[in-house]
Amino acid sequence: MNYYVMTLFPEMIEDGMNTSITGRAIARELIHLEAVNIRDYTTEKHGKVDDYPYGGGAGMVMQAQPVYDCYKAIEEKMNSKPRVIYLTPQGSTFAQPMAKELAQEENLVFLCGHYEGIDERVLEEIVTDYVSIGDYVLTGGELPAMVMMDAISRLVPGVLNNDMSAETESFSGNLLEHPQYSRPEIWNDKAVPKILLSGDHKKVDEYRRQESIRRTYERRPDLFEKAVESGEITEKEKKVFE
Ligand code: 6GU
Repeated sequence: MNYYVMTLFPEMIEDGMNTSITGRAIARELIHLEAVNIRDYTTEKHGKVDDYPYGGGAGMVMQAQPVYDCYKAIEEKMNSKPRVIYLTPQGSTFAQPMAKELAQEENLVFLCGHYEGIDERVLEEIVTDYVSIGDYVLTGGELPAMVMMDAISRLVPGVLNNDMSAETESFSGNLLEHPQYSRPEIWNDKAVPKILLSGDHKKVDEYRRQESIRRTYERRPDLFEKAVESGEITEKEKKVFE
């Protein structure tokens, strides 16, 4: 997986991504990351990349020229046109199915805007996907790009230790993950559920499934309904909660 991030704050991307699991994946060359500074591509002699909006209004607009030339420099390294994801609160909302789809790509380009936005004409020319990470407004696209790269990276083969965990965890389906316990057996007068100490793997699996269903019902009733509709939860399992 090769990520190219077009940004005015490349160090923010590098510092964020070179940490923890994604950092290890980069060190092991399972993931390649280039944070490309859009400012390096401006032809303006003082390094300016923004200007006032035509028609007036608050704030500044990132100009088309440096964004386009930055994109062209990235595209030149590839055999085919990559998907170019523009991070914007006006995009479709990122969720696990989109992460799965994007994890199949060889190259992904992320375009991070700042100020009041980017000149529409260059967006029309290069962007293939408009993506938001949720209904709130952030100051720029860098954190959303990192959120997406984190979610996608853990689906790249070899990035997680345990190949089970990418599929099993919360959200691959509509059920939330069951609670987890570790040592000691009693902490703050609270005991670990007895069944987990029994060594009976069938009973443990049944218990965990029950707890997954309960947790989904209590915390995410919207997902619980989806899980019933998709058949992930049976009518019999649903009855327990009525
Ligand atoms: Cl992708 N960008 C910005 N600036 N704010 C956001 C967002 C993206 N997603 C949610 N809020």
